[in-house]
Amino acid sequence: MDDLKHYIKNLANDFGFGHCGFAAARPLDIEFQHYLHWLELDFEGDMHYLSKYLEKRKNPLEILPTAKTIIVLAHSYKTPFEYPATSEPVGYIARYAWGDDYHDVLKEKASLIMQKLSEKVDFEYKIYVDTGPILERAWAVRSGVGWQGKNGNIINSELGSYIFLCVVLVSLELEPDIPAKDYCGTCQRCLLACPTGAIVQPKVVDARRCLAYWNIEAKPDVTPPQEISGKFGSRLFGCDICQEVCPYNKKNNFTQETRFYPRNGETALNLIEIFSMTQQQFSERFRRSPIKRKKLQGLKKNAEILFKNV
Ligand code: B12
Ligand code: SF4
Ligand code: SF4
Repeated sequence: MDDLKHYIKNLANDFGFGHCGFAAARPLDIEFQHYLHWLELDFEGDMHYLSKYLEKRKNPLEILPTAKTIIVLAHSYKTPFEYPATSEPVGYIARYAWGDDYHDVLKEKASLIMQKLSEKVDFEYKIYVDTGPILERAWAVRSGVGWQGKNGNIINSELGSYIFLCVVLVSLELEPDIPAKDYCGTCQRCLLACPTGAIVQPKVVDARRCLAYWNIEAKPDVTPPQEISGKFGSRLFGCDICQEVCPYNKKNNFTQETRFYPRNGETALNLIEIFSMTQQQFSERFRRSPIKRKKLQGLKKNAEILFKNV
């Protein structure tokens, strides 16, 4: 069993996953109670899909009845780039969206790992990269990948919090790792830095106040309340403020995965160029990028909000 675990960890490392953790495939308990409470408070806003398939979110065996272990893979998307110092009107893209869509990149890597493993042992599996009813952060904590920071993000002590998560349910019995210890201590930087007060208590984000909810998820015909839109600052797509201030993101440990590097070195977009962007230009520029789902109309709406605030 240890040999197999070692083999999987090595494979994960070869494919660029900086951490690979293991948890027993059992129903979540306290984490799920927290999740239900979060829904009761309507913190999910219009993301109604989050209140569906609750049994599956609680119990991975409802998804894969033969599951014995949950493997959690963490992949860094930290690159040596920063936002430009310019007097031009620009809007910042959150780091997770500088390059290719992580759903595709991680799913491809995890599938290759599972294929290799299948050559060694016979088993069933199911891969998720934000693609189903899985509480990915809860599993990341249980599997020892990282603790949930006060800003809600999973922090790995080596990689920081600029990491994507991939969860794989497997029918293999593998020794669980020790859940991650919380190292936030008395720090409160993220709580103090969030411009909208979206972190309502440590580890709990009210999505309806989070800029990332408004500038990524909101439909183009839905206008954010003035108290939120007035706080967009330079954040055009996504928001990293609560991670930028986190001391665990200060190390210069960059990912080798160039697909997460900013396209054309651009970490921000010129607002005037967005206003005149054609559909063809948008489709070409954001093919296989997370920004594609915002659609041109949505990106223009975000740019208008930023421009008004300049
Ligand atoms: C919906 C969603 C969002 C929403 C809501 C965010 C949120 N904080 O819930 C919006 C659109 C705002 C969003 C934003 C972002 N997201 Co997002 N998102 C998701 C998604 C699809 C579901 C998250 C979810 O279930 N939220 C509901 C809350 C309740 O669950 P939770 O975050 O796990 O929270 C736990 C705690 O709140 C805790 N809890 C609740 N109440 C209480 C009370 C107490 C006392 C305690 C101790 C704990 C506690 O229990 C919950 C369950 O375990 C996941 C993918 C997935 N399937 O899991 C990606 C995911 C969380 N997102 C991700 C990313 C990268 C982001 C952004 C960084 C993108 C950006 N730069 O703009 C921001 C970060 C914002 C933030 N500070 O959290 C990554 C995070 C990786 C990481 N290192 O943690 C994920 C895991 C996707 C992935 N596969 O990599 N996201
Ligand atoms: S992503 Fe931005 S708005 Fe959302 S909690 Fe973090 S700092 Fe606040
Ligand atoms: S900024 Fe401080 S409190 Fe917030 S997640 Fe990082 S270490 Fe934890």
